[in-house]
Amino acid sequence: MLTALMLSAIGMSSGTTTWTLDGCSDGDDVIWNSPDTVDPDADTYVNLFEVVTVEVTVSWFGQEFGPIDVTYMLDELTFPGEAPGPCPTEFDPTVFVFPEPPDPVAVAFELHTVMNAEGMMTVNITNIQLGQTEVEIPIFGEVTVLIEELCVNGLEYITPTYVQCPADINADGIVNVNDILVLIGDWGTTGSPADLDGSGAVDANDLLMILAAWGPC
Ligand SMILES: [Ca+2]
Ligand SMILES: [Ca+2]
Repeated sequence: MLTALMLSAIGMSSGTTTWTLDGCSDGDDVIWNSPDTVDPDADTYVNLFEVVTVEVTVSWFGQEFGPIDVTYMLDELTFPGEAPGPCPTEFDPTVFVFPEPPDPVAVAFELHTVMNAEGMMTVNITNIQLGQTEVEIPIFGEVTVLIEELCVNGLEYITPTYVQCPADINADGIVNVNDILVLIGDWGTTGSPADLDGSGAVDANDLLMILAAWGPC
């Protein structure tokens, strides 16, 4: 049933908001805040982070080179996520390690993405490790260098989605007596999908919402 609810949640959206995310780090944590907000009352938030460019400044025998575009080295450029609404909410943390073990780490970091009560997104980039990589340096060719600074430019796509028919508790496409039976079974409990108004308990107000939405979704 939960799967059906999730599918119906993804079925409808009010549109996608796109933010530009830019950040550079020489190893220190990076905090990025979205320039505006999305609807804090959505049922689910679908998120996609797309890497546009990754540039590094490197050192080789004490000389600095860069920025050098190393985007072509990445196997993956898109990172999807999903978080339950309403806000405040958070996405599952993502751990990024390049290249894949057992090769020595060139770049590693953790992404923690949260949304506050107003619908503003904050991305915390922590545990940043900068190691060695091979790059092409003019005249010298391909050499092993130390990464001194990493700059990422990307796009953050956030889509608030909504359950089309919340009173259809058993997600069969119609609000009818079967939904009332689920409601009666959960009467007085907390944390049930039958708590339609989010009051914390399944009660008469939820029954009234079912009656008001009676019929096909
Ligand atoms: Ca139903
Ligand atoms: Ca309720």
